[in-house]
Amino acid sequence: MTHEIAVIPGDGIGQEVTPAAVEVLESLEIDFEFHEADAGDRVKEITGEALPEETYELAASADATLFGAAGETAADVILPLREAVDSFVNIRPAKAYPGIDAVRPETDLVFLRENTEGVYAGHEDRLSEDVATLTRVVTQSASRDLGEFACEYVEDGDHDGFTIAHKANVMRETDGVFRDTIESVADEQGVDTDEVLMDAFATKVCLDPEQFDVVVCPNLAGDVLSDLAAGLVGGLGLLPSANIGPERGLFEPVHGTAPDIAGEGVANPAATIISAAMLLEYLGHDEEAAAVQNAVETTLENGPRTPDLGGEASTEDVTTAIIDNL
Ligand code: GGG
Repeated sequence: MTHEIAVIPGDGIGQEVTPAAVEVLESLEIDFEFHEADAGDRVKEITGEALPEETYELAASADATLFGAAGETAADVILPLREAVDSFVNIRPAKAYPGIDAVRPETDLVFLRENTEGVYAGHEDRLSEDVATLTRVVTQSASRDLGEFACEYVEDGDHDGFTIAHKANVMRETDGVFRDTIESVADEQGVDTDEVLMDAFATKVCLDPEQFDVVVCPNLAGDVLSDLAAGLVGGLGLLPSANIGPERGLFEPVHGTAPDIAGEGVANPAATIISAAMLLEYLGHDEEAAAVQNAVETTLENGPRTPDLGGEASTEDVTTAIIDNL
């Protein structure tokens, strides 16, 4: 069976790390057909549109999508692409690896980020020169979808339960709905949960990350807290993600376009290649997914490494080493 894969490199280092991940996928004995499409700042400059209709349609019809990075046009690219695959959850593992200089080498977390609403729902207004507003949307239905996914995720992965990070002591209605709905889903399913205020979480995770395992967050909090965790494990170049929907998925590194190093050929491809491993697992190729993950871990431990991890290697050197280690 051939898997149809949409490949959308986007902007900046997305143009460098996405082909690296495709190279790794191509080195496997799996039947893929790759369909590349454009999106982002460059396309907008040329066509006036950051996300061409054909790119959206490709993501909406492919079995899975590999996405690179979005810059200034992130809201016009990432949000509709997540919608194209009907994604209600973004899985973001943040794990320290042997051999990598990490602030907290004991970190091993997974964020399950709500992916459709919260302050990301796009209800912003400019009422006057002085006043801008934003409406935060939280529904029981989206919280329930996330809660059900979280229960399944911890049961399948042999986790003890999950932590709900929220700020319901201040945002009583919105985060109240989020926390209460997810807690009641977990109760129905017999899954253990605890809760933490998200600001307290930011301190606690820095001091002692081992007290957390699977952390379920509202949309923006999941984005911010996973970037914080990236700082604990050695940088954003190590964090992959999977946007999961009922029938398709979109896989992307957590990092953005990194304009400071874009075009130099030294971007760390690890996050995108681990995202490709998540794509493999999603498509049912568990053995190959584990092999790619192991090859990345071996390469991180033994080198070569890109400059963000203290090395001098290029994106291509690291990609070749990962393929050799497969
Ligand atoms: N590859 C992910 C990417 O482009 N990140 C930049 C960004 O703005 N991310 C916001 C988000 O993930 O919601």
